[in-house]
Amino acid sequence: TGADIDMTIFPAPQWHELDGGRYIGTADCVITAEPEEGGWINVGIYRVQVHNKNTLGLYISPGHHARIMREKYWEKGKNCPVVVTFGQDPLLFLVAGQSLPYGLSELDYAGGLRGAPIDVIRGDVTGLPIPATAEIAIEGEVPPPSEQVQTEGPFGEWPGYYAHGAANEPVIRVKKLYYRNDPILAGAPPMRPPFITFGVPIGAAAIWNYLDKADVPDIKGVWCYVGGSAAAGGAPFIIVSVKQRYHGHAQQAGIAALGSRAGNYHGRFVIVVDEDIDPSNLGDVIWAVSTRCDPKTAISIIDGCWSTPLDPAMHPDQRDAGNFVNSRAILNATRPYAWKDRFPPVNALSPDLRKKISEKWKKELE
Ligand SMILES: Cc1cc2nc3c(=O)[nH]c(=O)nc-3n(C[C@H](O)[C@H](O)[C@H](O)COP(=O)(O)O)c2cc1C
Ligand SMILES: [Mn+2]
Repeated sequence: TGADIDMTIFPAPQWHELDGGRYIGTADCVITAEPEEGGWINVGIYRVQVHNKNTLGLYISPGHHARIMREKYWEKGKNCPVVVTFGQDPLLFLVAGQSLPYGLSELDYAGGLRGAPIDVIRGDVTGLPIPATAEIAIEGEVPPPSEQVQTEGPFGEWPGYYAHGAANEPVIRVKKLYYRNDPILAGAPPMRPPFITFGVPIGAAAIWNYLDKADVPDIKGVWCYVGGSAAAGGAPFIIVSVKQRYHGHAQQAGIAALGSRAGNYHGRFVIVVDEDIDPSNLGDVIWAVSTRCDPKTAISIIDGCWSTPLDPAMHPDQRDAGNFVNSRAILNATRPYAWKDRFPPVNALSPDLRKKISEKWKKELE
């Protein structure tokens, strides 16, 4: 505590060539309490830069839960209490990166997955829970920007660019530092796509969940490229496969995917395909777009959507003005429902014939 706190003793890396500093927090858990709704606890991964011994930078994209929470504290004239762990149980890391609903604690969700509660200790400065598996943890507070900001970034981000640049961002004033003897500092720096952080499609799964909740029937698959399959943050290229049952069904699926939290943040394209297209097979998807999507009639543009300073295609003047919105395209690459029965047949072997042939010529084909 006090003058003994020194965040610079840890070997926080400069992860990318053009990063504006050293980032201790890339595989971290940022823990905050909702100030109005019974104090439920949010856990999110948000990047943390080391500014000096007891000051850290904290970048949270608009709409992410801890950003909504800290603004509520500031509206009440309070600093936002925060705990950050650097290196902890991998399950917590996986869950903290997921797009769960506002009001659902990631700690509870992680406990549900594990089948046992997550062990925590209570921080005596903030009263917040600190996961007991943490290698390094801090308690601190985030004052409102009117009181203190510091230049944060640039930082190489998941879309593959340093789009945010160097900009004033809120800071964490560190009040208490905890660490193990010889702690392990975990890192998960974002890298240029197609690199993915988790290797499991949690973003796509979250969108599929939302489609079910929105009562869109007969979804056959969801996949995301550039971000969404790995980190839940950002889904600029979403594929939804649907077995069409009625007029407008495919468009409904596209709109609902776009309207979901996991599918809306930093989106750009939603591509809806028929059930014969495997959304995780990019070759199939491109074939469907090339042969079933008429640009003039089957692309819908929607403007003014939820984006972020991390969006590389946002004009710099717009970013500087703090107008973090972008546009979207829904590409309906399904056979038009009204004349789907007159749509030409596909010239590939039907599964039935393929089976018959491989059985008949089994010996020769082996
Ligand atoms: C490795 C990794 C790093 C991330 N870094 C940030 C970040 O610096 N800022 C941010 O706003 N979101 C970041 N995210 C995305 C959020 O963690 C993700 O959207 C999460 O759902 C946010 O928590 P929330 O849903 O409680 O808002 C990162 C995700 C991963 C997997
Ligand atoms: Mn959350």
